[in-house]
Amino acid sequence: MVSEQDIQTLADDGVMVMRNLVSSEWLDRIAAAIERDIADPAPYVHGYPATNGSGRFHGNLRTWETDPDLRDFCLNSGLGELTATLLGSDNVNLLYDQLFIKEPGTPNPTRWHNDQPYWPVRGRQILSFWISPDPVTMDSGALEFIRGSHKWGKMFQPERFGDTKAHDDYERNPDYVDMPDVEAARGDYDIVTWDLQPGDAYVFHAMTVHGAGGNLRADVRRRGYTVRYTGDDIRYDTRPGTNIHLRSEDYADGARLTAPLYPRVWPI
Ligand SMILES: O=C(O)CCC(=O)C(=O)O
Repeated sequence: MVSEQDIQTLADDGVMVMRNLVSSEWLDRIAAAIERDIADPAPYVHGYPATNGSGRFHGNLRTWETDPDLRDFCLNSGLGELTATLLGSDNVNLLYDQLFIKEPGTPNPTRWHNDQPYWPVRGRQILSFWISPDPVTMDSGALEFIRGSHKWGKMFQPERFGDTKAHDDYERNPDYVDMPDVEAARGDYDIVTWDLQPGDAYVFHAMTVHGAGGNLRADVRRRGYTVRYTGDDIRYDTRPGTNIHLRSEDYADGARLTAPLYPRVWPI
């Protein structure tokens, strides 16, 4: 399923698309789990009201811990073995999963950011797989990525999602820098995107800068589901600035990631 060219592309660009990665059976189970979470959200829900007063942006994280189908997907769908191949890692652990649901007519963008500053881990071997049971196009909120930005070595200060620029949820980390106004200077960046069919995936590095527009379509949902996996060189990191909902007092600074929070998914 994975070619040497794929591995090289991901290493060079920090992002690639994989077609037909997830079966319709898995997608059906994920879609049903998303409906359950919208109706009765798991604890880490982070929804945002739509900036135009209609639509809805529903987010949640660590949903695998409470939903049996998402748990099964995260642990047993084969993405762990795939991650091992893509990263050249002997072991792969689950970091966590996350929902980004933009209902039709939800203009909220996902602001430009890279992920690792939000996460209480250090090291280079982390990948996210972003999939959707819906067809995804630019006007429904396809993700955009800055090719090669995983090599910038810049940890961008986390901010809340939604339309606010407030830093109030996140401590400032003096080693982090502010995200430049990418939207105002798009031509200065090598921005790439792909339309997706259900089951296709964006695969990207934790340091790759990415964002998305709103779902401007009236007729299509945009149910994004991301699963994130780590490789051998990842350690727990207690630095400031990370998302408090992703921290755990059970892991000391420098600890390896282990179950229960970070179960090993490869080798099985
Ligand atoms: O789906 C989105 O709008 C954002 C996704 C994202 O930032 C991620 O998966 O890291």
